[in-house]
This record gives sequence, structure tokens and C-alpha cells, in this order.
Amino acid sequence: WAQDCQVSNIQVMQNFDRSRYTGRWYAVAKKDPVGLFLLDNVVAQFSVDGSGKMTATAQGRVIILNNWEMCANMFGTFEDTPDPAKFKMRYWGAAAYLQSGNDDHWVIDTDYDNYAIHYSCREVDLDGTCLDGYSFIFSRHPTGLRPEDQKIVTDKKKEICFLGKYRRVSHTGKR
Ligand code: ODT
Repeated sequence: WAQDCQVSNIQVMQNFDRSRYTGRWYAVAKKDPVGLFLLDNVVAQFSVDGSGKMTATAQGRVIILNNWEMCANMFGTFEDTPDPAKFKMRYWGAAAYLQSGNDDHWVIDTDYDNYAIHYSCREVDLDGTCLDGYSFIFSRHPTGLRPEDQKIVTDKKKEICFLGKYRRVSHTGKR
């Protein structure tokens, strides 16, 4: 198995089950995109609405307008695609000066109960690799990943060609 870093070859979660994915996830690590937004204390809460559509809210500490630090309340709706683990995420903030946009949102792997690996490439390079992307490592536990999940997560970071590009996301309880 050769790792070619082609975005179109990235393997995502098989038979993704959005209902098992609902609830609270703590970001424990992040690979930042160009123009970093969410800094730390990032918590996401996923839901499935009456019509089966996935939605989410996220809170986190952000830096806006070079050096303003604040707590952001963000909202997202997820548009389905033919692959059940690949979504288009439309997102916006509770306040107008927060970022909004429409990103790919792929679930690379999850066991639903402990860890999840998210991936988003915002800009694919001419050679098919990712020029600008970001990724969150989520845990159900604010204290971080369980030791038994760490190898799985490291292997997946490598598969999505982001190994070594993550920073730890701290949870200080500051909101
Ligand atoms: O932080 C960055 O640098 C880029 C990410 C900005 C998108 C944040 C929008 C969150 C909208 C609410 C949805 C929550 C779902 C979170 C799951 C993964 C992170 C996108």
C-alpha cells in the first residue's frame, strides 16, 4: 500500500452511522488551515434532525481581526453526498464577524464511543494533493485519547498526509 497523498484516494469511514456519531466531542488535536480560526477549548456537538439531516454546533476560543481573542459559538449544517462519510459543511457564527463558509467535512475513522478523525481539504493542488486543509482529532473524553486509540489515530494521520502537522488542543475549562 503506497501512500500517494491524493485527496481523491483518501479512505473514509465505511458505513458511517450518523446517529451513533451524535453528541459531544472534544477536539484534542488539530491540524490548522491557512488562517487559523479555532484555537482551543473546542467542543463540537452533533445532532440528527427530524428529517435525518446532520447538524452541529461548536464552541471554541478564536482569534479574530489580528489579536482579538474570544469565545465563538458556531453552527453548521451538513449536506449529504453519495459517500455517507463525506459531507459538505455550511457553517456560520452567532456573531457576524465570525468566519462562515462551506467546507468539505469527511469522517476518516471513528469508533463512535472514544475517538474520531475529521478531515477537510479546502484547496486541492494541481498535483491532486492537499494545498490547504485542516483536521480535528476528537475524543469523547475531555482528558484526551485513550492509550489504546493512539496508534489507530497516528496511522490515520499518516494516511491523510497530515502526520507531524497537528498541535494539541487544550481544554482549560475556559469558555
Ligand atoms: O478552525 C479553523 O481553523 C477552521 C475551522 C472552521 C470551521 C468551524 C465551523 C464549525 C461549525 C459547527 C460545526 C461543528 C462541527 C465540528 C466538526 C469539525 C470541525 C469543522
